[in-house]
Amino acid sequence: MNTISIIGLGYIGLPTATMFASRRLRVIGVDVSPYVVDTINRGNIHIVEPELDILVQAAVGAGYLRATLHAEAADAFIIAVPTPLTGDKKPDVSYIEAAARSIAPVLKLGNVVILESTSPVGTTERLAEWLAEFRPDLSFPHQRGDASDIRIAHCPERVLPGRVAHELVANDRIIGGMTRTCSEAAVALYKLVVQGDCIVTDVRTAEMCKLAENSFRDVNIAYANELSIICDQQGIDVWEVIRLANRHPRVNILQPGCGVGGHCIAVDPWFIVDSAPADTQLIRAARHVNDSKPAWVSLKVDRAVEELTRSGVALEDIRIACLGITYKADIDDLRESPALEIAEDLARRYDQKIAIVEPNLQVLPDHLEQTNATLLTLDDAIAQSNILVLLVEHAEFKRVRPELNRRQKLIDTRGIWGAK
Ligand code: SAJ
Repeated sequence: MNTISIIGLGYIGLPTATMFASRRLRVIGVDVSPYVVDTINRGNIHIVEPELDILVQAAVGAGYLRATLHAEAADAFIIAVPTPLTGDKKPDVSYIEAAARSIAPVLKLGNVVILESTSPVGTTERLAEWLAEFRPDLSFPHQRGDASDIRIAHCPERVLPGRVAHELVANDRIIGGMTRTCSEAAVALYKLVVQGDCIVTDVRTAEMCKLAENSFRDVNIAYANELSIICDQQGIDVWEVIRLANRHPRVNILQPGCGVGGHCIAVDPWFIVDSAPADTQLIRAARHVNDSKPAWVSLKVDRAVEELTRSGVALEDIRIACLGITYKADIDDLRESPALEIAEDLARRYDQKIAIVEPNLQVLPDHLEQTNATLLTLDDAIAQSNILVLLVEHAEFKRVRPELNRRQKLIDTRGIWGAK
């Protein structure tokens, strides 16, 4: 295996490309964005992920990693493109089809093609069919089984944003080949870099496994979020309840928050729902619980505003600070962020009153920039606001424990400052 091509140089593809390049394999990264290609070829990165900048700089500098707009011949292709949801919550696999179209002309006998993108069950087989359609001169696993010219497997990515460099190497990998030979080729590829176990299964099991992992987390976070609403109504500190309950040897309740964000956990459960609409009551309910948490937080802010005005504070003097707007702690990623959803809703409804504190961003994102919300430091926000809404448990917030005055209200959705 000399040359590996990674299709899609985003949050998964770029670290994956870098990981292979850092083992001195020749890596060709392919992306549709000229900006992304130029940035990487200059040794820079277009996303924020700890350690990635240094690794990309080294890999590009040493000549092992190169980015390009168009696919080139390679020994192995790893597809790491987005699989978003359509407006009616159905999986959109069109980027995978586009990736198949782009690599088809350069495919050659003996190539292995891996689908890493989180995909609805059956997508890898569709990938094989698309490739067979574009390259009728080659044979594929669904046509010739173990004797096929091209090997195809699904190896879902499982790395946690913020810990990608470590998890790419350390995590176990699920390898779902379309045939035994496909699995063996995929294991041989990943064994070049992965220190975790490479566990072989069939292709549809591998697809479902990834969806099951993220749905498991979504359902468990929904439980924590539902519990937090119940405890709030009953005047009980939910974080104390969870701490105590988790002392039971078989209980491990996750942490409530302002909702579930990111491009994975808030998305992938819908792939299962779409495939089994009548039999996914729990998974669907969990999605609704987590999706409705931002509106509940906004309502808490409305109540705090009412209480302040009832106690004599003039509405025009009320200032609200949103602490954290990224989708989770200590990253700059805003995708599907429930904290951002809350901040935007408040900025729309409480014009001129909203301050944002976000240690991971230099400027406000477009939608907030267009409102009258302002970006403040934590100290200024604490000094100037009568309502503090702690949305994301960033390290910068955990390090302090501000003394609030009697007239300041705290809505702590993460249990950092509010917990006893
Ligand atoms: N969250 C909570 N409470 C918790 C844990 C998380 O409210 O106790 C929230 C976070 O604040 C965030 C969201 O859930 O808004 C998702 O964050 P996360 O850290 O749980 O997961 P992701 O989306 O960053 O990454 C997940 C991971 N999947 C699992 O842990 C099962 C990762 O391993 C996957 O590779 C990734 O999805 C993916 O790409 O699919």
